[in-house]
Amino acid sequence: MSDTNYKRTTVTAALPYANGPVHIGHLAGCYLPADIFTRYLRLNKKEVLFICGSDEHGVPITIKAKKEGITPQQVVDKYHKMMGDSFNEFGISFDIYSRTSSKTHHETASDFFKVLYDKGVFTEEVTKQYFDESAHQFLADRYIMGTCPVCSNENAYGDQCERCGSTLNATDLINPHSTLSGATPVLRDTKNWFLPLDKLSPKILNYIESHKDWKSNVYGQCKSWLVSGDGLQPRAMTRDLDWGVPVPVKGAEGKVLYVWFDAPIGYISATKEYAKQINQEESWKDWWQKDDTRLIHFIGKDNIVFHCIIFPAMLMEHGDFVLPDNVPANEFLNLEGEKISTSRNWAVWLHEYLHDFKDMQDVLRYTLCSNMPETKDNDFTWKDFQAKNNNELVAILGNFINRTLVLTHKYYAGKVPAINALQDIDKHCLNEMIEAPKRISESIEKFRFREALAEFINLARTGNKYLADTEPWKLYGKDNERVSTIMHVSLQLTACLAVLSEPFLPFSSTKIYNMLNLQKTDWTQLNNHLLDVDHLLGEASLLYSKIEDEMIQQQIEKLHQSKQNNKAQDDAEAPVNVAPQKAETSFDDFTKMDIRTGTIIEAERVPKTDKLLKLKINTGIDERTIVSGIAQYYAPEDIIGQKICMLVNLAPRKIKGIESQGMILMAENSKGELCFMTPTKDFNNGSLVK
Ligand code: B3M
Ligand code: ZN
Repeated sequence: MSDTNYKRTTVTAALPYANGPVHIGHLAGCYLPADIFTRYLRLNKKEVLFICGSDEHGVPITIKAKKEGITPQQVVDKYHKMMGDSFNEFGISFDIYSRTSSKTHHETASDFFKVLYDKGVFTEEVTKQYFDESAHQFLADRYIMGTCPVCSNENAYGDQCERCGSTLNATDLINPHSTLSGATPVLRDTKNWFLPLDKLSPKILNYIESHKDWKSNVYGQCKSWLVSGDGLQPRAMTRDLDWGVPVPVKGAEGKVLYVWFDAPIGYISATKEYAKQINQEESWKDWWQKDDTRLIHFIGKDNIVFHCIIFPAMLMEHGDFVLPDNVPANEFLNLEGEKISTSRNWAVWLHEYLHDFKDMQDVLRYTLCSNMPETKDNDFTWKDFQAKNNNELVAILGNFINRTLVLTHKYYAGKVPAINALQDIDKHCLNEMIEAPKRISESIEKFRFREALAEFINLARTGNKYLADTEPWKLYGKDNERVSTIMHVSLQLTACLAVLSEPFLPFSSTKIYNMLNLQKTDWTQLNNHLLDVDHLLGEASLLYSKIEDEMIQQQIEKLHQSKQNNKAQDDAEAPVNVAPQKAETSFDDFTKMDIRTGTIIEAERVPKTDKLLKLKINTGIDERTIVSGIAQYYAPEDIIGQKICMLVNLAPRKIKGIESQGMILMAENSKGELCFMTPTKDFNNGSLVK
C-alpha cells in the first residue's frame, strides 16, 4: 500500500505478556509512539483503529503461576486488569484492549491454524525434545536452562541467552536442567507442526525488499535474517504444553499453538471484539482484509522477526489478509545507564509512577518521547526527567501559556483583544503557527516522534521568546494598541498549542482548551486565527509545577533499594541448584511422621566437631536432647528461646556418643545454607505440624 492510496489505518501495539506490570521501557518502545501516531491520525480525521490486548499464553506465564502457587488464568487475570488500568490512566487511547485467553481469540487462532493446515502449509515433524521425567512434561523454551554454548552464561534459557543475546535451541545448552524440578531432562520424540520458512523465504524476501522505506534498523535486521548464515529455518508452530490454544487437529492432544503463532492473531481477534462492541460485527474485515487498509505494527526491536517475517508469512499463506505495511520498531530504553530488568526490578513501573506522581502523566509522556529510542538504545534518568519538567514544561510551555492567560485576564477581563498593525516579530509568530504544524506532521508521518516533539516545544519557545522580547507588561498604559496585538497573537499561539499538544500531552491539551474556553478542534482546522476577538476565556490554572530534588532523590533511592532486595531474593532463589523432586510418597507415609513445634532451651557445641550443636528442646511432650548439624549457621548463645519444628518420632541415634532423640527441621538453600523452620505465630510447644 503506497502512503497515499490507503483509506484506513490499523495500528497495533505489541500485546504485552500478562505476567507482570508495564514499565517505562515498554512505553517508550511501542505504546507511546503508537498512541501519538494514532491520536495524530484521529486529529487529522483519518479512519484509524488502535488495537492492543494482553498476550496471555506462553511459558513465562506458566512459570510465574508455578512460582506464585496460583493458576495461569489467575496470573493473567491479575495482570490483564493491572495493565489495562494503567494504560488507560496514562492516556494510551486504545480503541480496544483485549486479551488472548478470550473465546473469540481461541476461535480465531484455531481457525487460522486450521486454514493453514488444510492448505498443507505445515510440515509435520517428529523431533527430539527435552522431557522432565519427574514433572512428566516436555520442557519448552523457558522451562529449560543450562550453560550458553556461546558465552558460557550458566543461566541461559532454552530459547535464548539473555547475556549474549544468542537465539538458542534447548538442545544447544550445555548441562541442561529443568526449571521445574532441577532434574536433568531426557530427550523424547514428539510430533509438531512446522512453518517451512526455508521454503517461503523467496516470497518473504520479495515482501521485505518491497519495503525499503522501513526504518533502517528494521529493514536491516530482516535482510540479515533472510540472507545470512543458513537463512530461515522451519519453525515449530506448536508446543507440548497445557496452557495455550489447543492445536485443532487429530493427533495433537496435549499440544497448544506456539505463543508466537497465536499472539499476533490476537490483533485480529481484538478487532473482532471491537466490531462486536460497536454492533458492526462484520466491520473487522475492513481493518484486515481490504486492500486499501494500511496495517502498522508498533513493537520493540526484540519482536522484529515475528512481525516482519513470521506473521507476514502466516498472513501470506492464509491469503485473506493484508500484510503489514510498516513496522516502526524501536530500540531499547535503558534506565540510569543499565538495561531495564524485570527480574531484578530495575525498572520504573507505570502503576507506581501513576501513584507517586498524581496527575503528571504528561511529564512522563514528554520525557519518554523526547528520549525515545528510535534509532539507538537510549537512557532514562530521573535527573533528566526532573530537568525536562522544570526547564521545558514548566519554564517554556507552562510559563508561556500562564503569562498569556494571566495578562489577558488582567488587562482585558479575560476577553480576546483586537489585533492591530503588525510588526515583523508578530508576523514571524503568526507564520510559525502555520509552518510548525507542517513540520510536526511530516515528522510524525515518518515515525520521528522525538523530532516532532522538539518542533512542538520549539513553537512554545517561540511564544515564550515573543513575550520576553515584546514585554507587554512594560507597554501597558503606554501603548495599549500594541499590547492588544501582542496578547492577541499570544492567545492564537496558545490555541495552536492546545491542538498540537494533543498527541503528545493529551492531559495538558484538555487543560489548555479549558483555559481558553475553546471547543476541541482538529489538525485540519489549524490556522493562526482559532480565537475570535472578544471571545471570553476560561480560568487560568498552572499546567505544570516544579519537581524538587527530594522527589527525585526518593525515586533514585527506591530504585536502588528494590534492586538490592531483589538481589538478595535472586541469590536465595537461584534456580540453578534446586534439588530434583524426590520419588513419589504416599499420604500414609507422610502421616507417620510426628512433626511438632518446640523451643530450644539449651544449646552448646559438641566438643571436637565443627558442625554439631547439642540442644535441649522443650517439645511440649517432654524435654529432650537433640544433636543437630547447624553450628556453622547458628551460635549457641543466639538460639536459646528459638521456636523450631522437629520430627519427634525419629528412632534415637547416637552421634559422637550422645543420644539424639529426634531431628530439627531445617530448610537448605541452593548454596547449602541452613535455616530454622519457625512457626509464624506464637503456638504452644507440641503443636502438630501436618
Ligand atoms: N508478548 C512479547 C513481548 O511482550 C510479546 C509480544 C506479542 S505481540 C503479538 O515482548
Ligand atoms: Zn550466551
